[in-house]
Amino acid sequence: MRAYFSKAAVGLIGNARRDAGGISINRYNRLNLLKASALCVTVALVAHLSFADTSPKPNILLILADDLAWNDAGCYGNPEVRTPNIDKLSKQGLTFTQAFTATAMCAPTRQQLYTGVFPVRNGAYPNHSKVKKGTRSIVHHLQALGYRVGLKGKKHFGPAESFPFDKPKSITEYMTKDNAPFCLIFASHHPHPKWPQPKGYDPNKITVPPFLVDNVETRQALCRYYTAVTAFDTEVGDYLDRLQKSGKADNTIVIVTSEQGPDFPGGKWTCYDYGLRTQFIVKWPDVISPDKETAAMIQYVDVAPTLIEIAGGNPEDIDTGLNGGPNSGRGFDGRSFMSLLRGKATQHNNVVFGVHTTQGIIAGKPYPVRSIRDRRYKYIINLMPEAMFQNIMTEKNYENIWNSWIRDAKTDKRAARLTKRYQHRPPEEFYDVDRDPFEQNNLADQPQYREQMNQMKEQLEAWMARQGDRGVKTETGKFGQ
Ligand SMILES: [Ca+2]
Repeated sequence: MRAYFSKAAVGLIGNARRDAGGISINRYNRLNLLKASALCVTVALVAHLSFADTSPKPNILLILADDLAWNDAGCYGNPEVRTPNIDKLSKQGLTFTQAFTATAMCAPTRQQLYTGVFPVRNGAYPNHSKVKKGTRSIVHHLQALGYRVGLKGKKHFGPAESFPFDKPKSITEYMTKDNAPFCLIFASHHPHPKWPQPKGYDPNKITVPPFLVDNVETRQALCRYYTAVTAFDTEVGDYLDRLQKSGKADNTIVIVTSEQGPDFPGGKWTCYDYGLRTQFIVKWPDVISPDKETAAMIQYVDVAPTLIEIAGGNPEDIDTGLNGGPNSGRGFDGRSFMSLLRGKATQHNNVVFGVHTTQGIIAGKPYPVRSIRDRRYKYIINLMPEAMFQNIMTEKNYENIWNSWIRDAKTDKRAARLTKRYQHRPPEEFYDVDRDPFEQNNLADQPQYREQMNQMKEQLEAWMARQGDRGVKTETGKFGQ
């Protein structure tokens, strides 16, 4: 195993970085307070003289990849994939090493991000599904706080009335057309397949991650995937360049996040970290000092309440349009992590959750998976383990990978193990994600972990009950109604 995998996995990225909750940020903020005091006098004078825009509300630029692994960027520990713009942003802001989506598929991931509500409760848990009628999103909530809210790129949500984004033709015009603050989301199509022909990556020189079968087809696919990752990084650079030229950069929060993991077995379509864990970098001039890192655990459902607080609203006042929220209300499932951004906290969630179904992907039997993870351990429950796991990777030999693994499994023990464990899983899986970040060594049969597993199982089942998730019954019933 190459050093970078273990280095990235335990969150030791950027060794020189100071912890976000440390003294340095406080000192930085004190300096900024002094600077801000002086600035207030200046701004007041300018406003009096020229009626300049003194709106304190920051703009928000959120850039979303599509099917990008949490660790596939230079700043997240992969030295082979070229991501200079993401790496540069990481040097300018706060890099989260423990950020997660609850579902490793496009539509459920986006809709939990935009609604702040977990997939089963909002109705969009299978892929290609829509939220329940009447669901309200950040578009409604931020508009009510005076924001223009636009989206460029991939949608993958519905119904339309739940996500009434502006559809900007010109990015620069959208950023500058009036003084109302903007929240602009750019949802890229990269690095979702089909992957392009490799450019600048050599199949003979790249390192194959330890949880993939190392063969010619995997190496070629990795090079195509990396080429698409670099294409996404170029888009990030382009958007940051446009923001700079708009003159709004100093009052704009930039968030770059990777959505969910790629199609390689064990990534997308699973509850393993390679699918659920996500890159999350925030740059906020004058609030977040450069080159910070946090290991606090955040989830995608925490993002919407955070944006509400950034925009000057109170997340607890929000009506998501959905019953079954915390305390039987209609609020968000997530909580604002503003205190992390301001350097006033170092912790957020004790656990994060995962939910997966093969409904909406293939016609065969569903394959329901649920998971819970804390900083050290991951507990996974496979609700129909007797079924064989299938998805478009195994059924259609997506990106020319799966058939090559099956071919190699006939003569290669490791390939045989990797293909078997992907399609045939035990009822329970338990991993020490600190020591085993790519979840290769299932500890569920070891008695010393039984008590910890039982505790996590209880928490997971309580979460499912709060979500209205009845497990197999939910999987085999109608959804999104
Ligand atoms: Ca996706």
